[in-house]
Amino acid sequence: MRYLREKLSDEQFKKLEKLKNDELMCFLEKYIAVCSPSSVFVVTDSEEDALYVRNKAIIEREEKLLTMPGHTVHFDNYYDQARDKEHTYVLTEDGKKLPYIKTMDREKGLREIHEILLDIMEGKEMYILFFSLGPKDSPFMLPAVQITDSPYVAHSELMLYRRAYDEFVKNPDMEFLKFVHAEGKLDERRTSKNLDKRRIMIDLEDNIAFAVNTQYAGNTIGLKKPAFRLTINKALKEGWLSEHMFLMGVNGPDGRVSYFTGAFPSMCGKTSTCMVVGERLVGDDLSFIRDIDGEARAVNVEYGIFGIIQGVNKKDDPYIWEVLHSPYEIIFSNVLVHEGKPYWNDMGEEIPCEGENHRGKWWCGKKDEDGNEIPPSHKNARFTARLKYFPNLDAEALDAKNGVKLAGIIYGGRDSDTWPPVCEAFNWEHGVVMKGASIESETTAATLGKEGVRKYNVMSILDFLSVHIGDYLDNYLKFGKQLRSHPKIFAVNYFLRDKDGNWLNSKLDKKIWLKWMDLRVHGEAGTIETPIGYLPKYEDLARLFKEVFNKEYTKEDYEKQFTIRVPELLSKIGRIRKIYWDMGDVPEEVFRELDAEEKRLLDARKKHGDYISPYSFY
Ligand code: SPV
Ligand code: MN
Repeated sequence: MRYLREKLSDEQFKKLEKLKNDELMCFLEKYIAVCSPSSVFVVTDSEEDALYVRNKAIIEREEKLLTMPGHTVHFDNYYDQARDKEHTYVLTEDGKKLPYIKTMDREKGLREIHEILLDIMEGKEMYILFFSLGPKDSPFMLPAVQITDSPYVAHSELMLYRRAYDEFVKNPDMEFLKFVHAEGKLDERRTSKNLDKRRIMIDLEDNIAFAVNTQYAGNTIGLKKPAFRLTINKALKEGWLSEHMFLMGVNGPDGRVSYFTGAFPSMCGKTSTCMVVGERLVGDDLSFIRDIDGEARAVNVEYGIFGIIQGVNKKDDPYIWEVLHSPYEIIFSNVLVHEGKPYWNDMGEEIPCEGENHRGKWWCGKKDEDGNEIPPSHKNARFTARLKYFPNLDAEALDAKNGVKLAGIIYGGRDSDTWPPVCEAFNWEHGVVMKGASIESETTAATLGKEGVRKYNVMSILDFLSVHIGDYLDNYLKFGKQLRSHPKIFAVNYFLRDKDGNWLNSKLDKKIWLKWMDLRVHGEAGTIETPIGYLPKYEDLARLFKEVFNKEYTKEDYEKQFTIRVPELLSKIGRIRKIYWDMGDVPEEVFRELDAEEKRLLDARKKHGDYISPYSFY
């Protein structure tokens, strides 16, 4: 405490003095000594402190004011526009390898990161912030402390998470997660410039994550993806689930609500599903799921949205559109700014041919040094906003201390030719293995490399799996076994096409699949039993299309959409089996489910051929 009293102003020290947590004081003392900031600001839960941070982001030019009150814009370096997977390491003993993600020997990693951190905050202010992942004072709460030298990062977190300085005052002994971020030297545009020394390191042993020489929120907002890697590990040890999932409520008949979580790889409909018009938003990215008295109950880990802005338009995204056009506190990042107004790609409005964007001064046709034309906004441009601004928010569910009872879990991917639009798994094991653990998603023009290549992405969590996939699946399977009542598991596919490449569904159809799931949960819709699970009956879907959209749904559409495509399904089983076979150390249920589904498909093919009409199962 003597060291901290010396380093902090009286006013700031007084805020720390109230927190009688030894571990916390050691942590702060250590990183103040290592990073050598010129001043330290302790952010309590007060509005005054939040305002101080927001003003600092403007004064330091990490954000600029836009015309609409409350709106600001932040730019990241042109080469710092997304999560840096190449330089993100999970630290393991002796550098033990994990499937699909990078690891580094713990001692080596800690040495490297501390060398980079040494004196990195010289001449800068350090912000110390306190939050809770999940609702405060609840079985889900995970307290966290963030250190950062970026007022933009601090400001973002104050919008995205539940402030919890008060919890630290009340509970001096509580455990917490720790995050250290340093943006490093900035260039004249106030973006991180030492990108060659950009590192994100995750230390599971001490529950601490580091991010240096980067500003992009997916790297730097400790409570988001760095924390996710820590909580996946914690959940595995403690027997619960920390998932890359939205959380939403679907309105059923007579005012009932069924809650669903959903996992989709990026650009596959995750946000658009939880934002379906007329339903209830709880969260768009991260959920904790716990067994409470034999029920699977879920919360949104976060309190705000860091959402993709490209393609957001008035017609398809009315809720987001409304929020982005209201005088709320919102940070736009990496959009185009012209005369104080933000613009983004595919917004459905005319975009000016000049302005400032993630590359600096911009004009139509401008190219970067590699000769690539720079679009008005970056494809990963985003907005940061509090959930409470959204008119479709289910505020009670967001704050429910015991979470909401999960009626179902939805898995989806971008798949042009294999899965039907919606399918219900036979049971928990079948769903975990054949739906969640079998997610594949086709690459799009938006990613580098060839289009249409299928990428395996277990539970859409692959980028973050800080534990072995086998152990992760084992925990998932066990979690379900211990429950008194299971959430149902569903798979959806919004991207199915016919042989000529035409889409088989409209963007709006996802609402029907959600309504069908609600009926299924309550035993109010029938099914047909197929080799891959339960499919909807034509009669139920036709009724829903009529009720919800006043639309005729034809038998021909149903037949095309729900045909069982045996050759494609068998190939998929072959690919997934090989992935798990090569990986090793996966639960035997994985192979049991794959083998059983393969057998069901082969038997069905003998009877009905390669492409089986859903009517064959009536
Ligand atoms: C994702 O990519 O899954 C996101 C955005 O939610 S980021 O914060 O970059 O992870
Ligand atoms: Mn995400």
